[in-house]
Amino acid sequence: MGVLNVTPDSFSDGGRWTDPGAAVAHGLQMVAEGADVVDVGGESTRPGAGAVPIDEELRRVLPVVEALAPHVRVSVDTRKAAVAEAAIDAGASLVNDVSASLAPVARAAGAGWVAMHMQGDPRTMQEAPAYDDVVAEVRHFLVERASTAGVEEVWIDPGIGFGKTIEHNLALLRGLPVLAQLGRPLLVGVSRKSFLGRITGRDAADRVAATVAANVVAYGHGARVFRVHDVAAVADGLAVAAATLAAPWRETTTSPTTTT
Ligand code: HH2
Repeated sequence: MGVLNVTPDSFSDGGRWTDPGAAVAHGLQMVAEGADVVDVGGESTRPGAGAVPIDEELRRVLPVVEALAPHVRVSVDTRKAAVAEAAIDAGASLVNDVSASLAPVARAAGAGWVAMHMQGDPRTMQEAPAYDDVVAEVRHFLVERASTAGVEEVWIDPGIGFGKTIEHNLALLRGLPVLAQLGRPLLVGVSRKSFLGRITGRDAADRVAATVAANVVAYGHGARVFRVHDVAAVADGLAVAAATLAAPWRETTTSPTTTT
């Protein structure tokens, strides 16, 4: 799943894709690099982010959804029912819902739904995240939301970085097998996130290698959807992980002419 933030203020790519033409070109580039889904978002959910008015979010998202939908599956990353509905009308078929509250919209439209766990809301979620057992609590939340949604296609997501300390994020990555056992497509969003900066000491733009490593670990622990900014690099990492861990390997790309 390639990330396409059409926002001025997203934490790692804010302002890069605010021009719809550039956004669509970038979306198609991610498809060429291996993305099966492009996730279009018009409101940042970085810690401390403020709300965007509906009209503004619609203005940012709709032309890009409409242009990409004939070429690739499009998800809309939003917390607003009206934006999800309009994006579905424009061609999106998946609601990526960090608030885990938009199941009725997905159900009514026959769309898929990504239910993500978050403690609190983006404005305050990183102030003092606290859990007795983060894996068990996230699992309980996702089971409850998925089973009451009435939506056929539900993906689940532990919400890395959403009301979580670095220790919580790492515990969740370690505990992914517990979530994979729920039998739903398991999505992780670790791309360039600050816990990777805490581990490596690198700024957001320089966290590509750390992002590949975290996604490979997530794959090994049962995740099957990877929400990332750097599609080509992560696709290579996942191809090697899958060839190694999900034998038998089958050739799907042309081999380079040199061998080592
Ligand atoms: N993370 C972000 C946004 N949407 N959706 C899901 N399902 N899972 C995630 O982990 C997730 C998400 C935050 O990352 P990004 O979109 O790069 O930044 P911003 O919220 O600042 O636009």
